[in-house]
Amino acid sequence: MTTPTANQKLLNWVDEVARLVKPAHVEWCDGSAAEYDRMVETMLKDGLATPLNHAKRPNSFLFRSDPSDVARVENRTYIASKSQDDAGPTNNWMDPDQLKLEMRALYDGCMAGRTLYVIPFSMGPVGSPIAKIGVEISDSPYVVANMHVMTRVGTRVLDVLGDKGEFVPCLHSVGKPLAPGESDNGQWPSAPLAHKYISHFPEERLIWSYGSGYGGNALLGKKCLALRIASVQARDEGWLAEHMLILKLTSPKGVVKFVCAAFPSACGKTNLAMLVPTIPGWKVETVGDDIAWMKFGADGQLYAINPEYGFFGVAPGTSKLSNPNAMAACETNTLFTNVALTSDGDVWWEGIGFDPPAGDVIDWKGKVWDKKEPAAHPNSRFTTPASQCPAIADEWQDPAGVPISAILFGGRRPSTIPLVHQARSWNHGVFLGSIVGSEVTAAALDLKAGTVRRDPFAMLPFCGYHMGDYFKHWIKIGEKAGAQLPKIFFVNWFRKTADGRWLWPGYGENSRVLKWIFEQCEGTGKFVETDIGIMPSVDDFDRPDSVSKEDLAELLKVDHEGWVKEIADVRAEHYPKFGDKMPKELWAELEGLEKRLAK
Ligand code: OXD
Ligand code: MN
Repeated sequence: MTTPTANQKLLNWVDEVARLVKPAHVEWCDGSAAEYDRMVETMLKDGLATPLNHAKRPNSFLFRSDPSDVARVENRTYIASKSQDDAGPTNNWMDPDQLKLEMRALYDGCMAGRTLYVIPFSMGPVGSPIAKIGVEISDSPYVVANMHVMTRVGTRVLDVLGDKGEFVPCLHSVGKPLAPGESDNGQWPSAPLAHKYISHFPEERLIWSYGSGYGGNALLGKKCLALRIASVQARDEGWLAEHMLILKLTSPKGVVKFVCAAFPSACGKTNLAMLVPTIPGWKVETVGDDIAWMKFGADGQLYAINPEYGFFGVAPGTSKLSNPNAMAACETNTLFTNVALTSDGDVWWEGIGFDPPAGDVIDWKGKVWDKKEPAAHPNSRFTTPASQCPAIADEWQDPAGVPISAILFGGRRPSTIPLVHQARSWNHGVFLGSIVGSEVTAAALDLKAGTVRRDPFAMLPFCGYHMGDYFKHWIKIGEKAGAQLPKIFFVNWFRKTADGRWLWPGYGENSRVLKWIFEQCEGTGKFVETDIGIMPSVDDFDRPDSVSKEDLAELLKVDHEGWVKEIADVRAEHYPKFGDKMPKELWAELEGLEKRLAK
């Protein structure tokens, strides 16, 4: 067989893997449209894809995964650094040799009857100095098609890689070999939970995934490479790989600022990245909705790129009201997974903003919907090209990245955390990032309802090394940059009254908070200094008509009692987890806040 590369390291690796997994065929992906179509054809033939009504949803397809394979599996995700101490208290760790032994036994012959696809991909514009090359080996045509949308794939990546270039090897198998004559026959292939592994070997910059075909478990460029492995590379090389959206904010006078924001999963990152402002003259455009890589430019500023090429968005709750840009983006050329199918061959999900048409709705499990359970899985997704988003910014593929003026942290917090406050300094901002938390329901996680799951920097499931060292890395970045650093803000769209009424309308009205942030970056904002940080005053803030002055006062109040409880929890429960790797600078920030609140 002729191969499209002379990169010996890559050829050796493909050869070595093929000998282990024993596929029926080996195919090098070229990244062409014909290849994408062929993957879809294969899945249509195997009964794994359903074509949608071409008149309503051109060139779009629906996939239903196995009910046991619907989300990232955090308890089967490993950071297998040589020393357990390097993985830290927030990651699952296994000895790399032991893990490889267990996984090799599973990989042995696992691609029998299947095609081994070699998918060269670039995270970031092909050839950009900030981009990184990965090569995913997968036995899933679903992964090949999704990688076409989410990353830049194919021969052009091999051309940049050249004979000697470095790449991150990413090995993936669905873990379901086929007996002679057997086919998937409509059954999503995956392995039982106990055989699923999403493994990272940070020192080797290596990823091994087995047993799942879904999202972040299988599309290895996203969470595995662009966050877990890249966070380690960023630590070693002095940059930042973050779980952040990137947006472009333009004022009525045409002044542009770029903003990054980190929120835990399912807190509205995609919605904020594509927001339609309610305040006249302001514009938000999208650079990225999930991941930002930030490096220092020659001028000492931090520049960010979105390493991805598409959006892997959560469908439920997405509507023309909550996110018209996402709705427009997925009108064509979109792969839907685990949403519902309507009688007229279109997709539907809870919170789409209208009822399904008359006739049977087929739920995500492929059964006629009985309306007792959601028709679409809560983690059902659309995979759609970023270029199709009407709000995509001109700069979204700029290989040099965009200069970042502000970094936002936030989570789902019904009480205590105000609508917006600004950090007093970089280290105070790092402190705010380190205490990010989000309210969870008992149904979502095995935690007491109403408790806060701390998710520092929204990186809890994505940091490839010890979180204490990660905090230290952020502090070091601050020392390196000095005056050019972005300003840091803490936002909370999710405040409620004691009887459960939302205090803030969110969505497009969040542009009012962005406007204040913009003015703070310009140095033209009106602000007050408080014990917890810098805040807008109730009188000066651009209040929407739908929010009363009393409610705004509540949203912008410093809740002393709530903060005392908050920092007591940080002191007693959160920070001690990181032991002696917890930077002294952050203990000092905690103490400073305690003292100011005690006065
Ligand atoms: C995602 C996540 O899918 O954060 O982006 O879980
Ligand atoms: Mn995410």
